[in-house]
Amino acid sequence: MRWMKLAAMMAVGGISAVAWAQPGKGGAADKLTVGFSQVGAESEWRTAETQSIRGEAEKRGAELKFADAQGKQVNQIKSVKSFITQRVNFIVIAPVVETGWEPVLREAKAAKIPVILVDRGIKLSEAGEKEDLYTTLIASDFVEEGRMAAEWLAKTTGGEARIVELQGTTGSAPAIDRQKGFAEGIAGHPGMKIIKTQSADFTRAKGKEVMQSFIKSEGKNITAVYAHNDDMALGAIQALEEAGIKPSIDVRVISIDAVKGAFESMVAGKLSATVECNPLLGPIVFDTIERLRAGQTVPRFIKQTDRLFDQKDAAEAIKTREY
Ligand code: GYE
Repeated sequence: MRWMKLAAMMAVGGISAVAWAQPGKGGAADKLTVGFSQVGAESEWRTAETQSIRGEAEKRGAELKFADAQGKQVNQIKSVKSFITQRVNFIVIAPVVETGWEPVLREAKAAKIPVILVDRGIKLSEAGEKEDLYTTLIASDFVEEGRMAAEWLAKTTGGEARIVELQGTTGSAPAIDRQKGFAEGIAGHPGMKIIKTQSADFTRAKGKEVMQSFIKSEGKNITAVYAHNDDMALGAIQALEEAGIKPSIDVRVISIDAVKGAFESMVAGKLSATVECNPLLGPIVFDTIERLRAGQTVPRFIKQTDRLFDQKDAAEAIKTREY
């Protein structure tokens, strides 16, 4: 009987349900333990995400083992291995880069510990895809975000812009996809050109530094900045102001994330627009875990929907922003 129930759960819930159905290896009555490998603390967005996941774990009485990878995949792999050794019930990873995950994910699978990816996706080989190496990805569609930014810029500039692009961390899903989506969005506008593009690693300090070098080489030729996150845009705004260039007036500045700092900057008339990317993923991560514990299946991609805010929305929207 017990065996039949187990088999049914396997059929319905796949690997995730199996882990929970195993006798002696945790169960609904046991305290839930989750290992979370976080990228680092490079941006306002990431700090908000960390707080959301930590807060939700506390609220639900779950034990969260938190590991800050300081932007390095090697550190993430180490902490995932340690979560496996500690036999946590679930592993949550915000993967710093897209590739290089298969060996450690195979280890998690062999240990029957379900892996949930949050906020960034990964690339698997064809074989890896078939192996079902993770249960679900909870994230935004970054290509769509890039496209929204491009469309807004095309509309407000009449399709004429000489753009410098500040990319996120090289090899990360949001950097790759936000570049791709933006390029797609401007493709139909021959007057919109990216004249410089470089990584500034999603940080304010590097955003400023790279922008200074763009200003040095391109000067007044630049009419727009597209940054893959708000922090880099805010750094770029500092560089523009120090060079006597008025952000949003002389040069349009658009970015992604929609953090509090971006709204303050829009209200001050500096940042032109930002595309929202919700970092408050704690509740949905733990809802997903509960569904898996109950033996339910979850979609492979749990997509978060985003919208764009510009200066005319900012004063009103800032009142209710949660991050
Ligand atoms: O946009 C950026 C952060 O992975 C979606 O990472 C996340 C991105 C976010 O550092 O600010």
